[in-house]
Amino acid sequence: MQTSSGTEPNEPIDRSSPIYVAGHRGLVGAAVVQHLEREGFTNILTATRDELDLRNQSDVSEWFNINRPRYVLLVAGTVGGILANSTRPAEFIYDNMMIHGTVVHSAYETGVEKLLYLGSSCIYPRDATQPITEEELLTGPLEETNEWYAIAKIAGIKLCQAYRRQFGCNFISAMPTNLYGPGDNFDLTSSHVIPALMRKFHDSRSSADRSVEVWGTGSAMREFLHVDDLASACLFLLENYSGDSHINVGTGIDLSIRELAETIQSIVHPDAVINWDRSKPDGTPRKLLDISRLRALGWEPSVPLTEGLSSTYEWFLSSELAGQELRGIDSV
Ligand code: GFB
Repeated sequence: MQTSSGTEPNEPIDRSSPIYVAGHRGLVGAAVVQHLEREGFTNILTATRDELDLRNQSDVSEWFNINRPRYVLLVAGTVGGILANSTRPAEFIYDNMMIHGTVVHSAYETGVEKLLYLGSSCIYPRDATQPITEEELLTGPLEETNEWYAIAKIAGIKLCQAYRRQFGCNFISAMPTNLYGPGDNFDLTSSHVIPALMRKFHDSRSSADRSVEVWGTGSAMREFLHVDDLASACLFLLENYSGDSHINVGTGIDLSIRELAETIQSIVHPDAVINWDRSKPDGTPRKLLDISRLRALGWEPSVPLTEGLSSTYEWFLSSELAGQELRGIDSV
């Protein structure tokens, strides 16, 4: 049984410690690995999906027993935008519940010193008071387009708290707002709104028809965090926070989907014409996170949205994705 409380707040992690990034090929995991490398970590452990099925407890237990990570960043999961969430509920709830369960349990069994679990802002009730504080969790019904994913993510928070309470594990949780950045999934059936709109405006540049279909009414409000900022917040929390409550990670600023679409239009194809497809759902009306707790700990986001959108589009252009039919990559 693990009894240590692990790294205490403000204690830097030894850069040669074995640190496992679960989900290193996803948007978040790739950014986390890059950030750890920039910060001087020399023993970063990873495993591809072919090497390790994170949904299989015996495989995960064996991997932990062999590799013995001291720290774990649990940023793996099956993720996707509003359409994928509502059309593939079984995958979203099963994959995520299994992945969280196996990794948390193996981390406990092998005496991992500290684990950071990554949730999502969709854990909060659809009609939560804005901006949303951590206390809003489980105070009302969830948004129906993503309740399967949200339930799995809430279970992940509770797993960490349960292992902390029963076994003294130093497992913490971070709840990021909507994310974007280089390495995102640009497949239109499973992507989130930013890569979807970049892809659509980009494709309209080479099409005779300048119209771009944007889903919903445009009135939904969203907050967006660059994935490099999230990677920085994950390491910051690992080194500076050891509490029971999950911590929100965001920018504290949101905008409407209409404003977002117009901003992406101005970056990618100003002559395009936006057509609103009101048959598609808006999803939750607003989910702006209150980030006072994280700010009080001493962390601030650093990438302004327009700058992050421009650099993400540059990444898209420089990657091989811009000229290709995309495959459905939607797991982190
Ligand atoms: O990014 P998104 O799919 O996720 O959609 P959610 C955000 C908003 O953008 C919604 C609108 O109001 C969409 O209707 N939208 C407009 C589009 N055009 C498009 C488009 O072409 N593609 C997409 N995807 N959206 C997700 C949850 O909700 O947020 C997940 O489903 C997760 O569980 C994630 O929590 C962070 O913000 O609505």
